[in-house]
Amino acid sequence: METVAFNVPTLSCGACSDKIQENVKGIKGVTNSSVDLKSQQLKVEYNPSDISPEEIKNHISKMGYEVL
Ligand SMILES: [Cu+2]
Repeated sequence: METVAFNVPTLSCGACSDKIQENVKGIKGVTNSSVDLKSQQLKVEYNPSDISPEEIKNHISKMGYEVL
């Protein structure tokens, strides 16, 4: 298992963070995800044999959030 952190600058409220967190948890290969609202960071734990950080990033982008 590996962990990657993304910066999501438009993440500003609990509703967004719940939405992203739950959605990302549903991606195949992702084992956990958590949001820190203060730093606007999304931490994702994933299995590198199933998914790459780039794919996770694309998924979040498709939800309509800018990811750095
Ligand atoms: Cu929001």
